[in-house]
Amino acid sequence: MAAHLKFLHSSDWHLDQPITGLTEIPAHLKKTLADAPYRAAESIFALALSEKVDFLLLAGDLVDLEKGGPRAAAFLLGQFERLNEKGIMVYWCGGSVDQPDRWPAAIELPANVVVFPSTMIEQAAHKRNGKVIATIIGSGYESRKRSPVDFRCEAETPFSIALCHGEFDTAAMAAQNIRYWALGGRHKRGVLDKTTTSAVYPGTPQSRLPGETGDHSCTMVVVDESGRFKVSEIDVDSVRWCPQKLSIAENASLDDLKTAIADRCQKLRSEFADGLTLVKWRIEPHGSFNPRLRNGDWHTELLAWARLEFGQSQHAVWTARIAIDPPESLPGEWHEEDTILGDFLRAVGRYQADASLAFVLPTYKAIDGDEDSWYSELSRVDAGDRELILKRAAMAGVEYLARSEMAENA
Ligand SMILES: [Mn+2]
Repeated sequence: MAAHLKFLHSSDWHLDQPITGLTEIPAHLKKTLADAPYRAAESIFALALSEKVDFLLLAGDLVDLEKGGPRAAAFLLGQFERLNEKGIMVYWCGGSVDQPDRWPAAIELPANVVVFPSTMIEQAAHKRNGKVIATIIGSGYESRKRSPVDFRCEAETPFSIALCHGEFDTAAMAAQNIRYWALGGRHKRGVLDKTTTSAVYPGTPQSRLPGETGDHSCTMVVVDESGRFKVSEIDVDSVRWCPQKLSIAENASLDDLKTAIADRCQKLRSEFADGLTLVKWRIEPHGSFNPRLRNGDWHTELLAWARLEFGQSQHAVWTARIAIDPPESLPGEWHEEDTILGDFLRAVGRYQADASLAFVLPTYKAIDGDEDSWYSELSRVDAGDRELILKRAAMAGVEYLARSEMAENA
């Protein structure tokens, strides 16, 4: 499709926030993890130049300048200037951490950067050769939820874009004569497609938490002469959290475990060859309980081996954690025993057999606030989580109360 108009859209860079969620950070990955948000942002500026886009839309939360300091301000200025030299405009609306009035008054932004205020909604006409080819109606984040109706524009406006940060009533977006809603404020990518409008949260271009899994991207929009447009995502992340599950027999050997991890690491490396993959392994055993699989020495050896074997380069698969799920079931005779372990397992069994038995958490005075809501919230678990929690509770009991059996069987 011949491009009449082409732009990039991104948000939630949070340059001041490095990647977290690792209990130990190896020296050779420190810089990679700390610089990842900057590298993703730099890739977006590089894309804007190589793709020769008309403009870049930034929908807020680029950086908390107080935390990002001079490095963040100098980085943004330098990158904006690169686009300025090529005549590429930047339209920026503030999010909750990068409100326009937080930008230091003494540092002037280059002429290609248009910043939208948070207090009102403003309109910018984007021109090429003196002719308006797009209209950007923008506003920074405001704690009072804005209505999509506030961004309404005339039907004959050239390709109309709303640029804003926060949560909106998406159902009302379709009727506002806006062709593209460039949104920010969500870290997970999300697209709302209606026939005549698209509302896009590009998500953060670089995940920073174990829960932000998979690839992260920025959004490219290409509009043709007739006004039809195509939205695509372009990966720009250099570090990725990819949690992995492995199904293993309870009677697996240490070598079986290594083989399963090695196969998966090779697959992960080929899927993200020029980046760093961070993995929390969850091993799901099947078959009759075998305590050998939960041997502490095995665990230590496996973790050290996985890190040494696959985690040593910048484009590595780094194992953050290996966790082994509780067994499908414990030996039946343990439930019959006239021991503390037997009593404990029978108590867990009653909760497994009767879903109406609620988890009653004791009053824990260390927590301030409305205790009732805390406890009722914490006590409410869905059926799948409930079963896993009870299996873990049973396993915790076994670890404390069945040391001799564990040792004998090992
Ligand atoms: Mn954010």
